[in-house]
Amino acid sequence: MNSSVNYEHQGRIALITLNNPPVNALGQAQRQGLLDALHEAQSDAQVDVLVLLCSGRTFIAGADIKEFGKPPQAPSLPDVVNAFEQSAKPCVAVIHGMALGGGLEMALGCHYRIAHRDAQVGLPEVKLGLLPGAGGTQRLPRLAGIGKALDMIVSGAPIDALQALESHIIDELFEGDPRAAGVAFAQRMLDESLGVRRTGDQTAALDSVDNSALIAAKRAEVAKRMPGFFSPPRCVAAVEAAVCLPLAEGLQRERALFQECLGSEQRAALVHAFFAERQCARIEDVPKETPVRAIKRVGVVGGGTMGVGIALSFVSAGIPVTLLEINEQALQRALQHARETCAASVERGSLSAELMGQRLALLHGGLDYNELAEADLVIEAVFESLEAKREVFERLDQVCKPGAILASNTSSLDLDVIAAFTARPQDVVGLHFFSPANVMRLLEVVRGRDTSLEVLATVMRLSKTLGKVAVVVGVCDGFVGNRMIFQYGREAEFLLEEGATPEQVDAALRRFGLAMGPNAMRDLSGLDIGWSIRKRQRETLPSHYPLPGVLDKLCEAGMLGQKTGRGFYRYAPGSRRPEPNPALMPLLEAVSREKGITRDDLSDQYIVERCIFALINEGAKILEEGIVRRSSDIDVIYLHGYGFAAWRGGPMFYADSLGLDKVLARIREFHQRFGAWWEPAPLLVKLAAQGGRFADWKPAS
Ligand code: T1G
Repeated sequence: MNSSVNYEHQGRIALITLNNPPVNALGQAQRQGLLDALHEAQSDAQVDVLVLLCSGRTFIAGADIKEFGKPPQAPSLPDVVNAFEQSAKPCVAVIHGMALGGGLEMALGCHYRIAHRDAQVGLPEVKLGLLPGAGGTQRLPRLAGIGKALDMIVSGAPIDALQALESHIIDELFEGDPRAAGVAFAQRMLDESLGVRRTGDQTAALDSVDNSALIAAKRAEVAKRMPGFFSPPRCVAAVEAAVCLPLAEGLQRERALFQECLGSEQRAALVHAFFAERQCARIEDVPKETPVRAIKRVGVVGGGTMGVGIALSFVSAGIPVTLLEINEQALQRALQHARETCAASVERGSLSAELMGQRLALLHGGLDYNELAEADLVIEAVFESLEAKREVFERLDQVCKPGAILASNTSSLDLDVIAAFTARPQDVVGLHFFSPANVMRLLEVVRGRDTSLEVLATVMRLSKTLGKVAVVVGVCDGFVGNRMIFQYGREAEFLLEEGATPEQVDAALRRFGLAMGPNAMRDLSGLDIGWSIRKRQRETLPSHYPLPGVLDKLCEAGMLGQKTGRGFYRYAPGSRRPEPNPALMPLLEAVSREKGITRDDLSDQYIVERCIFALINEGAKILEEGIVRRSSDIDVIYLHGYGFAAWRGGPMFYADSLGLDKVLARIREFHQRFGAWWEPAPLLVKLAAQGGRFADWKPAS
């Protein structure tokens, strides 16, 4: 049929095989090829049944995402799916690997479906700001019922083959070769005269009395849990059409809702986020064939919160860890923390007791550096001071075998200074995990001046094994995420002194799309964390912090956040639910008076601009300094490490979508009003003048 769709006979069976590596995505050529093969089979007198299967590692992973936003090209995927469903000859889809999005919709358009025991099926379109647009919202409920369909389509999460069998999405499981399984099932279709069985004609699963209750409940859940997210409510509306309308009209309703989502800014942002996450894995000057080192044994130095979280990340990936502490008491405390963390996951049902046992069996405690002699990688996670790091790295340099990678989890210190504590700077790299390290996916890989390509390639490959999203960053104070969040946090604090309340600032930024507001976040992490840094910076940057602000006043009053029951908010004993802190307003008013500020009513829009534009301005400086190689790398850091809504695409994508000229104009106003730290980034000025975008800017190589 064409280079990616093969059509062949086996007796009275036609085999239609799609071959479009790496994931058999359906672009125009694939859709045309499938349609041509279907038409061939209809007119082929030798053929009575059809088998649709894929070569390579997976069945169809969906429509070709690269086509979104471009002019549609016939045949559309809905037309191809409908044609398969209308086929006069019965067709079976053979699923292995994953059938996702348009891939599952193709299978639903077939009359039978069999799946490999290890396969998964899903409709993840919502994660791209879309909804299933090739009949999935109409056909899935006809097999699995409204409840299962709503859960799958609104969450976007795949289910395994057994669940799919139990939900009547597939008819049979197989093991071994998909082609052989497909031919065998097709032969049975011939032997047992299993004819056309159109999914669109099946309504039994829809005849459930509580459909309207299920729809109403899902609608309420979406409104509560996904405020501001454009496609989920439309997913619910599309599935609702399956209950209320005949198939043809339901498909039209789905198409209209799909088009609304396709045209939304959120779809553009989410597709950007999808590709940005894959793009950041590429380091331009590290060739794909760069050799990587085997990481079979890991050492972690320091059993505090970060050290234990890092150790759990590795044992969760099946890699044994030796966790080193300075004495038996500290070591037992660390191991106990590890056990409690796993036990909490078991309690929540996110980890089985058996898996917990397997993971903890890979975690060994140690007190002697010599126990790290055979480690392939050692990660230091001790107190954030150069002296403490020096002591560790000098010892590691003495005991670790040649070729061992020595990594620091430092969140802000100069990695080149740390590397110079050793005679092997080429083997030193920063692995900046985010707390809780066993949960947060983001990993900033700090590339030192001497870090070798092999070490970089190794830790990037390792990050995939750990399920982390790794972004390579250069050396500067705070690297990328923390350097930018410092500017954001400063503005959030000043807004409180200028008249806003913590509730207002947090609510405005949550509505914008942050998972948590800055004040609640500070209460969670502890207000004293930045206190020592602020004191240090007040000495070196008097223009930034001329007088102690509300943060310092709270620290001086012992109100450090959740850990003391009071901070920006008050917390009832044992509760994490923020309530107004009556001691706060008098303190805020006192600070405003001391600074000669007349408190004012501030709009939400103004609050968002002050905080988010501060991020963008610092991100532009970071980009121009070459600390990252692409603006999308900054977006990935904020999406996976700082709770920035993926449907916003990230701070730099958001700036591009607003227009850099508009962003610059507001930053210039802030600069006039607030002075030095609002100095517009030179790159922003340059791009705004050219009508450019951060996304198109490439640093000088
Ligand atoms: N379209 C185009 N390219 C895709 C793609 C897709 N659907 N899926 C993956 N790729 C590329 C990806 O960019 C990367 O490219 C390479 O394949 C390997 O991917 C009408 C509208 C399938 C679980 O959302 O979830 O159907 O970096 O690194 O980790 O209703 O890819 O090598 O150049 O992610 O093994 C719905 C998206 C589409 C699935 C495999 N489908 N893909 O993960 O490999 S919308 C999806 C994934 C749709 C219809 C609607 C994952 C994967 P490069 P990878 P992986």
